[in-house]
Amino acid sequence: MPQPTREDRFSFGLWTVGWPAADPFGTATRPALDPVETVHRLSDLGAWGVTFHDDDLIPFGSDAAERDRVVTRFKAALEETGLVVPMMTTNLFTHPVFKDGAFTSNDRGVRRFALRKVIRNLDLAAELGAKTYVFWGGREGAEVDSGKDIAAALDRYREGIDLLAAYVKEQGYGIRFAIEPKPNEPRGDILLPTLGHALAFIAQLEHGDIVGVNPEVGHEQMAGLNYTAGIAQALWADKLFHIDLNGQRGIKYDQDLVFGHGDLMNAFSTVDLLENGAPGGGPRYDGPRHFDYKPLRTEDIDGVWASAAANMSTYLLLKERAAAFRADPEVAEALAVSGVADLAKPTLNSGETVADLKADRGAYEDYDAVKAGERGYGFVRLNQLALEHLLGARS
Ligand code: GLO
Ligand code: NI
Ligand code: NI
Ligand code: NI
Repeated sequence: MPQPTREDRFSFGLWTVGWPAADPFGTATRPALDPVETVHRLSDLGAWGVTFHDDDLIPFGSDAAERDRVVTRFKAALEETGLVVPMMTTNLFTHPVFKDGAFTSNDRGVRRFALRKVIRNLDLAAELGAKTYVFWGGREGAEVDSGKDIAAALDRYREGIDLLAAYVKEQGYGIRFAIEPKPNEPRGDILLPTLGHALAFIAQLEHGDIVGVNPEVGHEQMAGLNYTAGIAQALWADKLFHIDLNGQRGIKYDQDLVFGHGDLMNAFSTVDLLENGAPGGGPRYDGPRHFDYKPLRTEDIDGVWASAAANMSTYLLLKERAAAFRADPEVAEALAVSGVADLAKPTLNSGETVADLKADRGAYEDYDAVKAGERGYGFVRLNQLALEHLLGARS
């Protein structure tokens, strides 16, 4: 199996391997992990970075002395291992105070408290050198349609993100924000449910220049959407600031499976896009390969570390397969038959106007639509070639 190195830039949340596996129907099946131990174990496995919510490291309600002690100890572990903190985030969902949301709670005091909680952790993020700050609004939502004024909630969401972005700019932190969409869970409906909603929201911000998205595989798939196509649009908009890789099997609760343990064909195209770029060029993703998954509740602690390794190993296997796919002359020929590269050519000639198009009889009056309609695009053959590469049957 391919071994991960720091150059692969794999990162994990403390809350992923550290999940003690309590769920709505059962208690924890594993003990809590010490963040310092996690740093060492991830480093030994070949990871490059560790990410966390404020409360993952510093228990909610800690006093200043306890906070300092915890942070100092954590920093020492980072120094010892060389692990970096590429991304940080805020827990705005666990404590009962956030049960009706944080930036969009109907209770104004809660909204102010939430902003202060983020500001405090942004200061720490800057201190630890994090470049990305993620906003996952798990409680920003509702179950009761008449209980939430969605327009007002979006106003308050915008107010919050703009205020925090202005703060980061003022302080010169050099941090960019990444909004993580999710359709539901824990709220019945969550605001900014998909990547498309998030991009539309960002376009309304005053400080949208430093705000992008952090799409998660499972979240888009919970909405029945295609993750690869989604991140392709985010890249096209130059807004793919971060990614949460994991696995999901269809439209159901958020499974957070190991990357590739859900829709494997889509995981293949995701890695192909991330590593090799869109066939027609365009912006490339150069951020962390971040895993936001949960080791199955059935696993013991050895299973936890095996699952962390599985994420990285799966990614590297898919990377190998994607490289072979792109290098295969038969694939090149199939892509040509499908006309994939032809889509990069503008539909009008350079300098051509709408009047020219209207005057072009070949485009309409003399165009043989019947003949054009007979063309086969060969997409099935292309997909089968991808599948054969994915299965290692061609390398
Ligand atoms: C939950 C989200 C959550 C976020 C994390 C980072 O479904 O995926 O884990 O990624 O809070 O902000
Ligand atoms: Ni998630
Ligand atoms: Ni998830
Ligand atoms: Ni996530």
